[in-house]
Amino acid sequence: MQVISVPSAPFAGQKPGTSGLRKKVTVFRQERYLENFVQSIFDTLSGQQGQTLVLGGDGRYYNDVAIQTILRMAAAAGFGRVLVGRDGILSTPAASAVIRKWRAFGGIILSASHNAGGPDGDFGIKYNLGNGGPANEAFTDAVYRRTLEISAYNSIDAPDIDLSRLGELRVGDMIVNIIDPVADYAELLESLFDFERIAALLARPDFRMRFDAMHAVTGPYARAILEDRLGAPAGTVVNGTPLPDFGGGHPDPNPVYAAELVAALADGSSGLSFGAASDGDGDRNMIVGRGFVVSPSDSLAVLAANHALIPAYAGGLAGVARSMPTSCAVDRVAAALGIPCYETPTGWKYFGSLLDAGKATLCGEESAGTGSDHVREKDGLWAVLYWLNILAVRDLPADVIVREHWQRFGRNVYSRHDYEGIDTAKGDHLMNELRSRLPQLPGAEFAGLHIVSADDFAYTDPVDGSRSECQGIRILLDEGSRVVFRLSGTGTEGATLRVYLERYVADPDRHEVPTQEALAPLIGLAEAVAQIAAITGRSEPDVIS
Ligand code: VG1
Ligand code: CO
Repeated sequence: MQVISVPSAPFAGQKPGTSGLRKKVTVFRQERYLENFVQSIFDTLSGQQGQTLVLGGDGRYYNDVAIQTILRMAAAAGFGRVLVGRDGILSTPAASAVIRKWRAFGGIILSASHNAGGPDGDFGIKYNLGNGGPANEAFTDAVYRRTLEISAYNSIDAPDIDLSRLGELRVGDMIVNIIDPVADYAELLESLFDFERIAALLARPDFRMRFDAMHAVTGPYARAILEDRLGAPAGTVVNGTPLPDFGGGHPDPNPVYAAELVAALADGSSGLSFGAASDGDGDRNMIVGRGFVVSPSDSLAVLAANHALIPAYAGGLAGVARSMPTSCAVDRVAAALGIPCYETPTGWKYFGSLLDAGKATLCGEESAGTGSDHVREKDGLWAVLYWLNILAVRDLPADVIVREHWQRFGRNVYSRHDYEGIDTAKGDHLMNELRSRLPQLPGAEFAGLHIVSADDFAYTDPVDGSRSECQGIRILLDEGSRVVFRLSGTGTEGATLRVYLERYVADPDRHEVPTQEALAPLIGLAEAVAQIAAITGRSEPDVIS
């Protein structure tokens, strides 16, 4: 096998964001663009000779082309074996499960997650370490530095291989195993939950669920697990065939992009009692009861509070962790359980060290991501099965379970407002202005709200001591209310401003007040403090979740 060195030169901007490098397909299609980034990953590794790499993606446009290129480059980099999902498919949590089960050296996941796909959509690439989790910041920073000085990439001269059939092939001297993308993952999930009980629930005539795969990667996983293994009626999984452009939609399971599912659950004549959806790469989840969307932050708290009902977690939770902007609902559960609750920056990569060290068992983010120590990624179908397991044991509808949770712990009323595609300079200006005003904010009053403290969130990892600065501006108010501002690190066009709003309501008589109404004073405060309309020219958010 002869390694060919192809001269190249750096591209600007190959800086991984919240979750890998995400760019327009048109950017990735530039000659040498993908190759440069992959070579920079390989150059940052050491010791991969003869080792196993896991490779797969969410099936979006350009997945097939990128996989063949990466296979040739992995052979040139000296990997001994690559495990690749059939047709190049692996959901993000499944890739994590495969890396862990087969003790691989690491994995490359091709996905831009919830971002739209197709020739004019987005593409993404991310490296996961041998623990199955996203590489930490130290690694992604090193990859970025490497992209700025790269002068050549290595490949071999080998034809594309057929990824449509299971089996063993070779690319150069490297073995390629084409694996069933679902099997290892399904087996893992089956070991965590009470499948018999869930099957009995799904067989009940008065219980009907719908899982919306949003034309993205979870279709085959959901069919195999919900319909084949658990016996849910055929048709339970809708939009279940992964399409390269996700049917033209936005595979983001929130009330805006999964509006059809929410509407079906709100329509009594649909006969549905439970709904769920996942995103492009299968790591997010949305849980919907009858006429009731479960807020992801509440979902994390409910999962933690009900852990004793789940076989895998009945022995107790070591701790829980949430990203900083996620509501503090789970903190109250942790306090009641007498276990630690960690607050990390946004992005799953920060949970890895806590999970590896056995400090946290459950983790979650307000952006519809929850997961546990079974893998090192958030996991959409895992969350759905966890909910089904709770419903099966408690024999109550999802909305009642959440309402009872509020009765016991109080309600952390929560919402996120996204201003998408704003001018990058304006986004930066808004954040800089806010940052410069931080010292004046504590003690200030806005329409009856009192600011207790304000800072730019920084995090020191309690396991490895690494420090991450500038992770979002938080304004803390009386009685557990908060407003948080961040710029998204996953978008590919302009900047997206995220404003996170939270208010704690203890009084059960006020739990049913509509969310946006309950948060109105905080929305006013956010506008007054950050001058969103004046700086961005936007008077309304694009997405409210
Ligand atoms: C968003 C979410 C964050 C999540 C990240 C990756 O990041 O807010 O919670 O971890 O997406 O999720 P940002 O930087 O745009 O706010 V996924 O499902 O896109 O891999
Ligand atoms: Co995702």
